[in-house]
Amino acid sequence: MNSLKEIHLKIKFFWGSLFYFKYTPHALLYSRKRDNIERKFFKRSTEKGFNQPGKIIRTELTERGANFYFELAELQICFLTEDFVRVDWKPGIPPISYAIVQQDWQEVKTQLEEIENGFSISSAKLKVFVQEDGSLKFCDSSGQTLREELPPSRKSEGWLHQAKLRQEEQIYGLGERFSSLNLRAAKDEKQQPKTYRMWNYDAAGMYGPGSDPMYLCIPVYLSLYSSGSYLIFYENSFDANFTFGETAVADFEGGSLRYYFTYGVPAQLLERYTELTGRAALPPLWALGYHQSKWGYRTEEKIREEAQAFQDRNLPLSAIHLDIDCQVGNRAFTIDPDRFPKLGSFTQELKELGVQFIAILNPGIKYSRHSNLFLEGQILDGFCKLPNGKLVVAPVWPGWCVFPDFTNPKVRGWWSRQYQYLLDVGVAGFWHDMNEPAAFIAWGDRSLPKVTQHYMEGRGGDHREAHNVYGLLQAKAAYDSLCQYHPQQRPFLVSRAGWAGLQRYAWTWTGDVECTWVALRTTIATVVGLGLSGIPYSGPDIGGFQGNPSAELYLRWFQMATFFTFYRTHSSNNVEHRTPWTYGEPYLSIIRQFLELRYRLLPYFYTLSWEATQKGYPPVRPVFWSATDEPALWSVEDAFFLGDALLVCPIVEERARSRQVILPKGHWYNFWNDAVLKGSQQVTIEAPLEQIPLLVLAGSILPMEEKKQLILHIYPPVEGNSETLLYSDAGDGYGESRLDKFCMTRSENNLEITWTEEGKYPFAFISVSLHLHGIKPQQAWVDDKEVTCTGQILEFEDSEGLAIGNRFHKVRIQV
Ligand code: NBV
Repeated sequence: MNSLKEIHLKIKFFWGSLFYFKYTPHALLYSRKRDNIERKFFKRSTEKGFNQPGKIIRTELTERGANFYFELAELQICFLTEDFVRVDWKPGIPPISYAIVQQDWQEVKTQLEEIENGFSISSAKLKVFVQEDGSLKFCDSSGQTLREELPPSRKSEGWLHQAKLRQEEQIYGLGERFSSLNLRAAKDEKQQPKTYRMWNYDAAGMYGPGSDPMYLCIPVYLSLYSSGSYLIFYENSFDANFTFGETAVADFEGGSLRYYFTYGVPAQLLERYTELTGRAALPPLWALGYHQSKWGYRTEEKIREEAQAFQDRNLPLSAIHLDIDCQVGNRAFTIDPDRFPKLGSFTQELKELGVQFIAILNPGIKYSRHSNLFLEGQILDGFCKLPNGKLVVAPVWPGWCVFPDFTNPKVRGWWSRQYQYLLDVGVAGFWHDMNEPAAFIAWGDRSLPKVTQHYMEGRGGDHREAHNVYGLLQAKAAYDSLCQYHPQQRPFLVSRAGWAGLQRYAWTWTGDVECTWVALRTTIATVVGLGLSGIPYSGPDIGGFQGNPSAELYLRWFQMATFFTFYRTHSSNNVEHRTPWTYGEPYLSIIRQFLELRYRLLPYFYTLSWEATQKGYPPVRPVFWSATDEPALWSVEDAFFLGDALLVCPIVEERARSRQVILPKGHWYNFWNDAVLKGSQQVTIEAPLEQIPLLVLAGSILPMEEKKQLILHIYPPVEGNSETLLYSDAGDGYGESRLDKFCMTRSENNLEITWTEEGKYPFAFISVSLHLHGIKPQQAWVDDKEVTCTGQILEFEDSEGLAIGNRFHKVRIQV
């Protein structure tokens, strides 16, 4: 970088930082005020805790399980399915079912038995032993132990829950974490097992190694050990700490101890968990394309130039995001009319270029009689208050702000209505920021006072319970709004904070990550961990938020993000404007190739999105997803799967031009040169700047699209059968859809592919061709007619060059 440019960046950084200092007096004042409020209103609980629940006094059979009355506590065990059980320890405030969608479960037959040291309650697939002292043991139908829990202790208001961990046991999940993928592997400064906090937290501009908690905490984890895996979800939104040492400890500040247990391979765990907490709806197809963002566009003209620059450089673009600098005084639901004078026609102009317009908004409402939103919210009595009835006022971007209480359905309804006019002028989606909720502070917790009162659907509660569900409920209000006001379009929302169930309403991004190689690498674990926590759509700011990545770092980050669901470059207001062309050649050309690859892969991405609606599987998966019996894969955190077919191995080190890859079992094709590699081994794969190692599982078909043509990339199995699905529809709205199913059978010199179709949506591609990888076709027949093969490509023409049409029932290839 030349020195003039460096000086320019330094000045920019300096001015940007001054922008933050503007809020210093507010932050100082608020921190003091918050501490005083907490001191004044905090009431120590008079409830007495206990170390153990005592002995069982009585049991009672219920419709789906049994109740156990201990001397000091009550335990309800309820089977939702034969392999999915809800455990409820009381006392404690029962949760409001914000996370839950499924309430009606099919009948399950259970049996209660008295055993030597207590009772057992079982279904055909799962037995829970309830011991005299309150310890629980979960076993499968063959009697194998799945999980063992110690008797829970009740602190004055919350619960402390522990389960034994096997030596080799690995733990994944807990929502968004910037840690090792296996959460148990991370240590704190004292080399003790790291503690993970459940408290949605604003990293305030930058985070890096060691940051915890993050913006989006979810008390769900997967455990993996040599003979199985299970999932635990605590339906408790209170502040909590989780530690995974000798035992798995969950320590809640309040609430009852309600949790869900299921076992099976990861796919089954995600299926069950998302049956309970809901699945992401199908996004509009454009959302799976590339998004460009910047804190600092400021004007319509700048955004127009940006969209045009993509066109001029022949780079595909699906959306542009507007940050708070485009608002009036950083206020929610505003876009400055002076700088965006013709918003309606401007959004239309962008749409004609295939670019959607996404607007940011924060939940804090300017505390001012000149703010209509403030007046309306006041009339509704819809803002969060202190126990003495006074408004909670805290500083955020608009200055002093009040906060809508989203735990009140009336407030959600009112909030929902605010999106309407922006939707009417063509805003295609919204981006929720600062919704942990975050406030500016000089010290202490970066949120509202814990004594803040919330409506909690009428039963009342305080911020200790409402904090973690705040972003979730804001997203619910927005989702309902988009469904109501734009019923023909699928909602697109991105939310920084959330809780269990956020997947039903919004995508997320991983916030203000630093621009370092470590951050690039750790982001893989963050995105995979989010997927295992039920959130299928996430991604980082490509290149990092705070700082200026080197050309190589940006490129490697871009290559990795090509295979994440949310694909967006975004950066802070005090750093260099970052786009695919910022670093010139050869970076621009390489980025263009990856962008093009992403768009060609859209049929594959879209099918994975459809699968997520059906099963809850995250498109981005850990490497052990389908091979939990291979311990070598358990802690691989520098690679991931996109669906079942693509193993993505990003380059996570500066100047690396090759890397080690641990291959799961099976056979693998090198995406770039079709070399076939045997699985269950570690290999070194070349990674020049133009590539990152990408491997395709033998037996897969990658459906790709080029100029409305469908190209089926065939990676034949070494032997046997495989099946591939391709989902398609109009790409938005709620019309017809179709599912094309391809079955591939390989026997020595023959490869047969059959195609069956379901659904009413007409086949939309103008032609189909097969690209064969790793085999040389000698002769081929399409529906028993011989066709010409040109090299590895099979187009559907007969020997006279006449097109056979764009579909087939059966293709037979002799190799
Ligand atoms: O709205 C400004 C930024 C935004 O660009 C970023 O993506 C968010 O994570 N926002 C945080 C608030 C300020 C951060 C210093």
